[in-house]
Amino acid sequence: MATSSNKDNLFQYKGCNFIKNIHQLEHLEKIHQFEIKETDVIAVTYPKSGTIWMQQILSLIYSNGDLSVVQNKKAAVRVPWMEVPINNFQDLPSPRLCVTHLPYRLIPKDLRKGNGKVIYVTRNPKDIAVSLYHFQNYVTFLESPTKFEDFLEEFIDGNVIYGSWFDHIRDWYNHKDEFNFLFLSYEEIKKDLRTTITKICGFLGRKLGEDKLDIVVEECTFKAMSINPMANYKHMESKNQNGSFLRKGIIGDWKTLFTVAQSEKFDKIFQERMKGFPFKFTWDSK
Ligand code: PPS
Repeated sequence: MATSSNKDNLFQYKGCNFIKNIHQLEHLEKIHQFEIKETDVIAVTYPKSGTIWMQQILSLIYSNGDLSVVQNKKAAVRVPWMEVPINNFQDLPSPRLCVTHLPYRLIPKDLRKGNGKVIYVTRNPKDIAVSLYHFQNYVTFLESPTKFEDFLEEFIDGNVIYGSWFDHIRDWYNHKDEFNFLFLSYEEIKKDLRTTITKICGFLGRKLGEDKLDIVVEECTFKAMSINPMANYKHMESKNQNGSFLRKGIIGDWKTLFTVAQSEKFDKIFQERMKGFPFKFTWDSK
């Protein structure tokens, strides 16, 4: 069920919450049959985990550091969302790059045959909750939540865009052996952008010389992306001027909104729901 604050803005398809003004049922129904090519690259994220960052990183790796690509074309055109019908990724020339927030069960079945490459980027879910809360207060296509306390309950219950964070990461990770799969975290990209970009290049079989790598790293910093109109999504309609898609770009911002009690409650649920998950999340920048 969609959250009460969001019920007018969302619709459900196969148990997942989509956005009325952005997604279309007919398009979602077709995704299962999408053809996936050997050269396709799909960055998978739960919302607010580093999607637009991956759009920038992939664009620059594949353009071999050619800045004109990220200066002349909007990110969503270069590296579109698979589930969004405008800028259909199927129409792109190969190698096709795309991002998706789709849960595992809704992806093209071709992808499970091992076609294409999947990069899953996760982020600590407390920072995701805070980022999503601010995002809902910023964009016009989602309802502003009332209090953070109520929003956090909805987030934990999966009554937000794309459903439960817990289900998203567990389902993708449990099926990772079906894909050419690279698992990354927002926090590792943040802590060492250069090393992570090199790791992504290795996974994709792309080589960047040191000079090109310098350019890619520079252009993918929070600062550079924030002032790049083709990467910062400032063109999107917003409720106010205070927010941004590129809001803070830090690790540990959850501390500004979570109370001690909310944090302890979240930790308890996290431990139950993520029991046995073989990955250590990073909760602060130290
Ligand atoms: S969306 O709307 O779901 O596609 O959002 P998504 O891109 O997944 O996540 C947005 C958050 O990622 C941060 N971001 C970055 N952080 C550091 N460096 C760079 N270059 C960068 N690019 C995007 C962005 O600021 C959002 O996080 P918050 O915490 O809200 O700042």
